[in-house]
This record gives sequence, structure tokens and C-alpha cells, in this order.
Amino acid sequence: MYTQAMDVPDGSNPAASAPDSGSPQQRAHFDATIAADGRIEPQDWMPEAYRQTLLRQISQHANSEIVGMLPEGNWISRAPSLKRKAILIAKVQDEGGHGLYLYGAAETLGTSRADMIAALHSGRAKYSSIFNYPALSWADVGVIGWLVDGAAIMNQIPLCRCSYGPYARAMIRICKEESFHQRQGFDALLAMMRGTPAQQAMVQDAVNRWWWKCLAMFGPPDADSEHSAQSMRWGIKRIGNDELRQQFIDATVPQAEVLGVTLPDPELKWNAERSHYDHGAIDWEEFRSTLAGYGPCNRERLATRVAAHENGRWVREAALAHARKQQQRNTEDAS
Ligand code: FAQ
Repeated sequence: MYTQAMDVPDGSNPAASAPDSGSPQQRAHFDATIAADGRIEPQDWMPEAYRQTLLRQISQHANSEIVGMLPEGNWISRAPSLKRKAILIAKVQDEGGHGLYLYGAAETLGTSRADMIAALHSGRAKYSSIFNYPALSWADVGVIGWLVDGAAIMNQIPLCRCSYGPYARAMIRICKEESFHQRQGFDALLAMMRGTPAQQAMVQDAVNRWWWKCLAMFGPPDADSEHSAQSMRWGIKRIGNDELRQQFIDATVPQAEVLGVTLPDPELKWNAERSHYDHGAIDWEEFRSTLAGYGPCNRERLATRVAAHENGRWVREAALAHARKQQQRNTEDAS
């Protein structure tokens, strides 16, 4: 179990219970820590808006990890070989683990995992737009690894330097695992691209369907990004949405060339003056509509998640009953 080495007892986080009531010394300590690029820890005083921003982002991130298990999870029983199946099972389990580390990090801000899960299931909390699209073929599983995990890593590496210690530490471990995820996706696609024309066509079709959605994962353009400027001042986000998107495009084009696939953007071309690839316009209307609940799989994803939670209720209850018995026995033995 990932822990945050907190020295505040069970959920009674002083930062959460005393919003913005910080003394001048506490405020000065917070400002100085941020200015010196230090880390804020759960027991430190923090402004309420900082705490809320972190809670929002970390819980959305945790939700994305566990909803992100679903498109690939659908393919475990249909993986084309034992080796690919074993790799996919490990990857999907990793995503569940990432959810746990992140819910753990968010809990240090004074909320509970049960509340965050309830917010996700009721539709009050967001998760990444990317998981509202279907994984139609085995090539989609490879593309999710190569492009979705590739975009996730690009976004998450700077979060390893987030000013909030528990989030930064969780991200270090997550990024190591995401790197394996990205490589396995690329490897699966490479095998298909060295295969038959039908397999190659399957990969190209998957790339065509996922490319633009992956670019939207980085969030709206900086000019429309509600939270970026303040999050950057607080050292929560280190790099803006547009710059990360550009870094992802620049890193991915040469990989697409190695694979032998065409990225579905006729305007994609190297700009020597900028030392970056120029690219076409992203359909932000489609992005907003997906966020509003009208993507192709929004309903299905939430329904599956809620059903999984309900079906697992007896396991949670049994585990709690076992823990209670264990505790009782320990108390009896001690007395
Ligand atoms: N989807 O002002 P900004 C993964 C929302 S993990 C949905 O720019 P911010 C691993 C945003 O929340 C993928 N909503 O917001 C994996 C805000 O709404 P709010 C997840 C989005 O927070 C791989 C509003 O728009 N990664 O893939 C999206 O400063 C394979 C305004 O936006 C993370 O969560 C979106 N794409 O920047 C698992 C990384 N973009 O809250 C399984 C951590 C924006 O006001 C398989 N998060 N919104 O209602 C972040 O870095 C940031 O939160 C951003 C958004 C960059 C996502």
C-alpha cells in the first residue's frame, strides 16, 4: 500500500480543518516554500484554494486511471497470444495501482476515497476525455499504449516536480510504469506493422481514430485554460497545456515514421524556424461535448464502473469483517 508518511492522525488534516486561517508565519512559510521550489507536505498549512486545486486535479487523475482500465480490460480475453495477454493483464493492474496511489495522495488533503469514488460514480467528478472512446480492434490496445500512455507520460513527468510532496512522489513511481506501458504498445504495433497488409491497415485505422483525441488529453489551449496560470504559480503544473502538447507531437512524429504509419493531419510538417512540428486545428467543440457527457462511451464507462463497484461490495465487507476479527483477537491476546 502506498503511504504518504503522514504524521497527522486518521484524516484530521490541519490544512483541511483550518482553511485560510493561517497565521502570517504560516502564510510566509507557504510562500517561501513555493518560491524556493520546496515541497508542501500534508501537515503544512496551505491556502484553501491550493488544497482545492490539488484535490480536483489529483482526484480527476485517479479517476482517469481506474476508468482507463476499462477500454483495455475489454481486450484481455481476446489478446492474440499468451504473451500479449500476460503483458496486458500486468498493464491493466498497474493502472489500478496508479489509481490507488493517487487516491492515497488525495486523501492526505482531507478527503476520503469513498467520497471521491461516489463523486465519480454520480458524474460530479471528471476523468480524462480519452477514455470515452471505444477500443474497436486489437490495434487500439497497441495505440492506447503508444499514444495514450505516451501523452500521459509527457504530461506526468513535470508532475514529478509538483510542489505538493505526496502527489510528486506518487508520480515518480507512476511514470516509471507508464514508460513500460508506452513501450509495450509500440512493440505490439511494430509486430503488426511487420505482419500482413490487413494488420497494417488495422493499425493505421486505430491511429486515425485516436490521434486527435490524444492531442486533446493535454487540456484546452492555454488561453482557455481556467486553472493553468494559477497552478503554474503554485508549482502544481510546471509546463502549460500547449507546450506539453507540442512536446508530445515533436516526440511522436519520428516514432510514427519508424512504425510506418501516417498521422492523420495533412498540416503536420516540420517548421525549421520554430524547431517544432506545425499541426492542424484540434476540434475543441468535440472535446467539450465529450466532457459534457456526450462522447461515444461516457454512459457505458460509468455504468461499468458502478457495476464493478457494486459487485465488489461483498469483498470489501468481507475484508473489513476479517480485519475487525483480527483486531479483536489481537486485543484479546494482549489482555
Ligand atoms: N479530460 O484549466 P484546465 C492516463 C478539464 S492518465 C477531461 O487546463 P487543469 C493513464 C479540467 O479538468 C490521464 N477533462 O485544467 C492511463 C478543467 O475542468 P474542471 C489523465 C479535462 O487541471 C493511460 C477544465 O477542463 N491525466 O491516461 C481534460 O489545469 C492508459 C479546464 O482545463 C491527468 O489527469 C481532459 N483531457 O489541466 C490510464 C494528469 N483537459 O476541473 C489507462 C493530471 C482539461 O475545472 C490507460 N492532470 N480538462 O471542472 C493534469 O495535468 C491537468 O488536470 C490537465 C488539465 C492537463 C488534464
